[in-house]
Amino acid sequence: GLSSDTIRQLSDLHPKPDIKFQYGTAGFRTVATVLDSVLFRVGILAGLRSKKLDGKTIGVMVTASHNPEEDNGVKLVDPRGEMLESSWEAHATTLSNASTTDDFIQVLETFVQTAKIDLSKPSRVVYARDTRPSGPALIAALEDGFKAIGVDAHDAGVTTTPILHYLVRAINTKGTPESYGEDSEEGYFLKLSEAYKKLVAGRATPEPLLLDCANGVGADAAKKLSKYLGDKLPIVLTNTAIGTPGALNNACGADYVKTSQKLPPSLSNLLKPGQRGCSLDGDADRLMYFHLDERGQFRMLDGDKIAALVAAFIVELVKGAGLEEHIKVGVVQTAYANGASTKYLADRLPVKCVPTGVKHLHHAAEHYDVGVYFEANGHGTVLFSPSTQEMLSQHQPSTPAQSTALNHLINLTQVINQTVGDALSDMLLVEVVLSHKSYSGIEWDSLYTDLPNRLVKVKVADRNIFRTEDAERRLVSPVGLQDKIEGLVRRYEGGRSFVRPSGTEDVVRVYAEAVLRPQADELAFRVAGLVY
Ligand code: 16G
Ligand code: ZN
Repeated sequence: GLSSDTIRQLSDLHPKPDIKFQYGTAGFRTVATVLDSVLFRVGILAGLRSKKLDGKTIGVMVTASHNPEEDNGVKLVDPRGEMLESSWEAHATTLSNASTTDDFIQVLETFVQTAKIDLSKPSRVVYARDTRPSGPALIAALEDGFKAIGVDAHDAGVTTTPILHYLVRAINTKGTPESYGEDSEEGYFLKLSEAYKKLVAGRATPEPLLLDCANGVGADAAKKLSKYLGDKLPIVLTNTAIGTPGALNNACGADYVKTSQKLPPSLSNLLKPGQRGCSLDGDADRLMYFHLDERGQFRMLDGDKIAALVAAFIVELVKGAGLEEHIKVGVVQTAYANGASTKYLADRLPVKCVPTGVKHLHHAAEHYDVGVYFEANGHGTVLFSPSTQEMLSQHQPSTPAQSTALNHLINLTQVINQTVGDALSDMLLVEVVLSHKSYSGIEWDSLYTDLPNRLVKVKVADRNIFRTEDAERRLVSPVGLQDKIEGLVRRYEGGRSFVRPSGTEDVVRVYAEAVLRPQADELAFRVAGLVY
């Protein structure tokens, strides 16, 4: 059984504050100062998850992504590099809320029994953190959790969330036919950069790309990646002040760009008309592109624009390889996808809408032969099903042109981090497509014109009374509210609006779009008025 003495002693060092925790869409996430006990307990939970899966390596990432520097968080990564299985989210929540050491040990023992965890199995975990100042102390608490149940733990240091996901998959597939690459950071950079170089071989060197690193961990990773890429992709790094207190995600980064729909002020003297740039978020799993148009106006190229660019390109390659009868490409979006992007995509290929949160998108994308998923906020990737990857490696092309297209597809499976959305991998993917299509930001942007939209958040007494259906596009509760929203929406040309409770903040979010900017704003504020 559990050696409750060791657990007891260590648990006493990590008392739970009087706070209710919840493992939400992004794991546990809140102000860093209250997270000590959560990290300790997550260390134990990760070990148990590994034991349950016969000693496979589990990942633990300590980050609060795009949130303010004072926040932190933690999430678990399952053996194939995907998000923790949903049924265990509830176990995580229960364990984190046991109020005393005694309660905790009791909850733990019950859990081990009901989940039928064989404690004699080995347990392995790989863990990492972002650059937040609260990181080292939280990692120490996590390590106490590992110690408490004897986890064989490997510290991957300070790195991006997607690299941690890559490591988990690489470790678990090492030496097998499904090997995902060498199980090290270098292995990751090598895999991506080699595939990128093959994809752009013989093409003109692009204009320098301005890269806003949000003063976070992406700065280190981008610096390293840039070395591997050499002159194949000139990158100008900015907002790389990892050590400057308060700088992380402050008026910069992917979330700033998406929510304010503005160029970070720190980039205003750096980005030249016609030049393209992009922003990472604080753990480098979200990517927003932008450029200045002919008139010097800021134009945002968000996750929807990336999906449109990439999906159309993959469809073209599949046709080019003569595989269109065998490989079906599909797209997954959420209700936040701009209506114009959905129309553009749906005219060309199957599009599915799912509730917010990476696990929903990822899961739905797995149902296609090639599943492209992106959230408007810039999180996304492309999944190639195992049988599709098999087909690509077996297929005999009948012409040189088919052979070229086939090779491009194979190299795409390598440049893309298929475990999770990865800003650096997605950046390379976008650069490949721009190069192949000879697109500047202007041509990419003109694939379709975004409908003006507005997102507002509303503080309400209890956000749990807001319940949705139809992939969050309709409210079922409070009763009657949906009819009122629809009554308003009908009065606006091209109007669309929906209301959903946030999974990460204690607010309700209202989204609205319409053909004209003032109308989108007005619709959003009037719907917000109904909610309030
Ligand atoms: C989390 C999700 C992201 C989603 C966002 C929505 C993951 C890894 N991240 O950041 O996909 O867009 O939450 O936040 O699942 P909200 O529920 O507060 O609107
Ligand atoms: Zn992130």
